[in-house]
Amino acid sequence: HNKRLTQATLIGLPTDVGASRLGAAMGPDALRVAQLGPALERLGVRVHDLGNLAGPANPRGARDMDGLRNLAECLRWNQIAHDAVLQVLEQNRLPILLGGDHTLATGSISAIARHCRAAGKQLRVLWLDAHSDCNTPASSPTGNLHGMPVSSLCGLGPKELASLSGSIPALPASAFCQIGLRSVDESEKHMIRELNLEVYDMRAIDELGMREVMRRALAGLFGPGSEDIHLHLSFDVDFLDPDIAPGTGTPVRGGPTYREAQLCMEMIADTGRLASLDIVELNPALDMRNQTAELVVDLVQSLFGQSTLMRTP
Ligand code: B3U
Ligand code: MN
Ligand code: MN
Repeated sequence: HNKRLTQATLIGLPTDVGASRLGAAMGPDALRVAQLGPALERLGVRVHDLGNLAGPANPRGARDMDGLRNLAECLRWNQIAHDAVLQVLEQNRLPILLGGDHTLATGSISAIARHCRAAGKQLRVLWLDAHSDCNTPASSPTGNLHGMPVSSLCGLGPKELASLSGSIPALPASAFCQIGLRSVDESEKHMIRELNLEVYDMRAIDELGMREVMRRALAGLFGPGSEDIHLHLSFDVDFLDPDIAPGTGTPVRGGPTYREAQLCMEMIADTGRLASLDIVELNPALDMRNQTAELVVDLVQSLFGQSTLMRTP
């Protein structure tokens, strides 16, 4: 196990320009109200909070000529995300991006891909989400850019977003593993096939169980040779079942239970390889008494090694 003291930096990115519903911009503060920082400190993580970074307001624009909503503002926010995450990685600290909507993962994962390229590290991205987020400007039914980060990172999104890492694609599609999907557009089903994305949808979780899904998702992250793998978790709060996590803009019923989500986080922690994290799509305006934020903090504690008993690796 990794005994090195973890130093984490919280990066608040309060925006909802990639979504059609307002409110995700309040996500960072809801996570602070739910005591994310102190919860991590109790686990021995040294936490520094950069606060909320400033960026353009949400123009609540109509769709542009290409059918996209707020592309210029999305691009700006993603440059801000990219620059902040890269700087934290260069300080040898673990960036925790507090979103904000899921477009921000384009910026954060672009920075991580750039960092891994320079450091000769292999990148693995776990994408926990009810959605596949692999629409393109041509295929998107909504024009919302939070439905396009995966295709952007794979080189198929809007060019300005696809090129943030300094290379197109930012990373190979095979680096991704998506878990928890249950709302996928027809166009995205084709894209999943075309990119050959590794996907465990809710049916896979039902049939195999979360334990086997995670065993497969994390294969290769244990033992010799795995030291050079950078594990990134992009955690869309709508991954969770809306009965336990109502505070999100595009809830889809039939998601993982509390216990399944806990096991998922614990098994990621067991790898000791987690090196960066996005927490996105938390919408406090739709939450009840901050319960979703508190649940997320609870799960993040498991992700950083909280467990009921002492465990031998
Ligand atoms: N696939 C739809 C819906 C969606 C994707 N991500 C979220 N919603 N949060 C779209 O807009 O691309
Ligand atoms: Mn998402
Ligand atoms: Mn989602």
